[in-house]
Amino acid sequence: NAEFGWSAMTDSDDRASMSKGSAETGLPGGKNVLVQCEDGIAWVTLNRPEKRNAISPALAAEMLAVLDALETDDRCGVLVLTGAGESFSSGMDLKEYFRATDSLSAEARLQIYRVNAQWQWRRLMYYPKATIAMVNGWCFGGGFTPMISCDLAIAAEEAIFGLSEINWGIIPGGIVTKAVSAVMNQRDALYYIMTGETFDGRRAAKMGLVNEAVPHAQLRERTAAIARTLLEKNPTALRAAKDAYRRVRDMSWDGAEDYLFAKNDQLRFLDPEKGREKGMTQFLDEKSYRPGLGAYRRDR
Ligand code: ACO
Ligand code: V55
Repeated sequence: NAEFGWSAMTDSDDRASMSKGSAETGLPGGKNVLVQCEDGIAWVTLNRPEKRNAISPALAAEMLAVLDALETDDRCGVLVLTGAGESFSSGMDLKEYFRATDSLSAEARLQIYRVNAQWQWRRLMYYPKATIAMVNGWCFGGGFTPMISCDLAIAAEEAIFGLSEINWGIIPGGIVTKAVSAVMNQRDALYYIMTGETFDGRRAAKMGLVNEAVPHAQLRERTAAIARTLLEKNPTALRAAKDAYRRVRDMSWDGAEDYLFAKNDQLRFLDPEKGREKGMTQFLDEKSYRPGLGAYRRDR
């Protein structure tokens, strides 16, 4: 099992072999995943560029440990997920995730698949910090799930996407088909699921698979600018807002109404900075900002 890396989190030998970078930050990762925190932004980089950031069991385990750690780390206000080199992710690693696990027992294989599902969507989709997928290059198959699990996605115009499963005889499994159905319309989804054709970042933006596409040279700066906007917001409110959106999608109108009232009440109870009161005071009494045009000053 250690060979597949999913026990890496508890294996001290693996810890010892992690790069200097992780020792400096005190965060997990450092081998298959790089983490750099800067001004409230945690840049999380899938780091197997020589394999186009294919998702191996070891990478999945490392990503799960990184997500766990950043969840409670104040250096991470917004999490940006991206890839090293010319690729965002080439999807599941055909050699290490599929071929090498074919010989395992069904139970052992399930454990590995489960770790992957944990980081790709169960954890990421309801992540307590805002998340942005920065799609810098290739994005195939299993790479779609974490991209779609992120709240926002910004792509390089030059990035190439593909639901390539059909090209090697499987269907977009894991949760890829379901994830795609949440953000693409039926015609587009079935077209790309069935043809396996690639499309670029511009087309991804037109279809609404990503929020926008910018030239690769501007990708990092544009992503950082969006992250900075999010960092100005009340983090407790931001968390409630994204959580509520994901959850009400599958609810009845009646259930959703009650849930949203309750969520707002919960927010007033949980919010340590009492943002709602600050927001009203700064607008109605101090007249120091306009909520229609930007966030209240959090430092006052
Ligand atoms: N799984 C395993 N290995 C991979 C994967 C992958 N998904 N993607 C790339 N690699 C490996 C290659 O085998 C190669 O390894 P090697 O150097 O040891 O021979 C190395 O990464 C570089 O790959 P190339 O194909 O040489 O790189 P190139 O830049 O020419 O092409 C591309 C990049 C288009 C991404 C190509 O590698 C590719 O088609 N990859 C597979 C994409 C895919 O279909 N992914 C699976 C989706 S289905 C799913 O995720 C369930
Ligand atoms: C995929 C398939 C999986 C999985 C994760 O198609 C992603 C992509 C069949 O299992 O576990």
